[in-house]
Amino acid sequence: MQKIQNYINGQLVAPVAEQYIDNYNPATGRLYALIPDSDEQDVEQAVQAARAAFPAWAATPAEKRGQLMLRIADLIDEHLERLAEAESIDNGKPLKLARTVDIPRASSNMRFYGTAIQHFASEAHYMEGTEAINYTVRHPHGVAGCISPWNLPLYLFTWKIAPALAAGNCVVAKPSEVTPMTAYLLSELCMEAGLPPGVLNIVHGYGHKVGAAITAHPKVPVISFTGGTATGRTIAATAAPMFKKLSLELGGKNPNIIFADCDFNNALHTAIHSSFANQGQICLCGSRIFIERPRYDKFKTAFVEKVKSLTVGDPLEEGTRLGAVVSGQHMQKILSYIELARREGGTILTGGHQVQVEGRCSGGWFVAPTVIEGLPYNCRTNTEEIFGPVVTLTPFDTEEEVLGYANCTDYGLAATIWTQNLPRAHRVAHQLQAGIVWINTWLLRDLRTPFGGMKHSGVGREGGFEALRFFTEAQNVCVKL
Ligand code: TXE
Repeated sequence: MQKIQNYINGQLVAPVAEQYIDNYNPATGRLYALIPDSDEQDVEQAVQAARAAFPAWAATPAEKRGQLMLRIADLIDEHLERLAEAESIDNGKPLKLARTVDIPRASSNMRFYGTAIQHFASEAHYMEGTEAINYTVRHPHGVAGCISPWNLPLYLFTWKIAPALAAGNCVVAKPSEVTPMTAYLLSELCMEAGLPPGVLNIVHGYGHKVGAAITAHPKVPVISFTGGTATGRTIAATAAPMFKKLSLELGGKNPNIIFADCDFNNALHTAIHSSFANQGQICLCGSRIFIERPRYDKFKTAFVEKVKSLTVGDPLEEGTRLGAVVSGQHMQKILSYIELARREGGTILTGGHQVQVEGRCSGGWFVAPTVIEGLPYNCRTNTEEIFGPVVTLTPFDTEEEVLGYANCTDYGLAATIWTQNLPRAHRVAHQLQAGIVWINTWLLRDLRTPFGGMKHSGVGREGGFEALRFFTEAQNVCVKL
């Protein structure tokens, strides 16, 4: 039984209390590893290590910090297959997805910020007539707390620690206790790369213990969190009275709006991906599909036919399109929402049940890709986040009507629009309450762009220089010439 360890002060160490949490393989439903059940004692050790390392790391030239991050990116690339397999086993996602998306993006995150920091400049303001000049200095905060979810484990873990480290902070990070494995493997790569002790510390364990201890620690002035909206609310309640700087990337219930004049085959093919990639466990997935009425029946028929052909099965097999959902508890949550949809008057067009996979995965947690129609646009199924392979179809007749449907939820993360009428696309995009809008595509990502949601989908933006501004404190210095 593999027993992973915390990464504190440059070493792999057991939790102080010597307690461990069971870690399950979602595809088999079987226990396969133990992870530290750390507590505030481990967090205290990590914060002390980070504080001790901070002065030297902050004083390290940005180019040198970047070089170390590029070395870690190279090591991630070298260990692609091992990391992808670990990710697939830990999360349940298809190995092919981990190999082509999750792990390469983790490497890109480290590489992007390892170079971006060398181009990150600040402004100066010359005051005509008063012979004075102002310049802005951007200081790293010190110790940054980074807390990440289970759906894209290494991808989102590195998306947080990379800008924090590049900006000169030291980090105390907590990956999800549901999917800790690749963060643990990254610890080993950081040691191999020669990252100085204490610059990055990874403390494994429960959110309500380790996550809460990081959030509440008085020497951690900045918190970057990705996860559920409810947890984001809890973190904000702790951090706000301590005047901590907060970045919250939370849930989504994203509209996918398909106008009758769309490129039908492209919209259809992409909708399969945006509905069911990663078993629908991507907060950017388009779980509410709105189709302009003249195309509704044609889209419904073609979409359901394609969904029925998706292979749900062993994540390690090449042909698998949907693997296991991340836990038994999450599977029950998804199935409960399908029951709710039935009670709210929905018609299940395909799916709607757990999938029993034969062989080694007979004990795994699999849900059939599910398509539901006939629900009110504002019912609970259509306004609450399910975060699984479940989408609804709803027809619409006018632009105003579909904007009302799309904007009716508390969330405001992402949206997709399919139309050949680009003036309409831009007009609709600007009226959508979403931080990210894709037109005639989905999940096309430029890491320089601001990333995040509005309303209950989050606070602040990650990405590009936004993240480097978040992980630094601006100081204006005015000097009389
Ligand atoms: O979240 P949880 P999950 C959202 C996605 C879904 C959720 C899935 O839409 O709703 O995240 O991730 C730790 N104090 N996004 O279920 O439970 C917990 O241990 C401090 C949106 O894991 O909130 C884990 O490490 N920490 C996003 C992390 O928080 C606590 C992209 C997330 O756990 C804690 C991806 C506490 N009290 C997923 N309780 C986006 N918008 O980009 C738990 N944690």
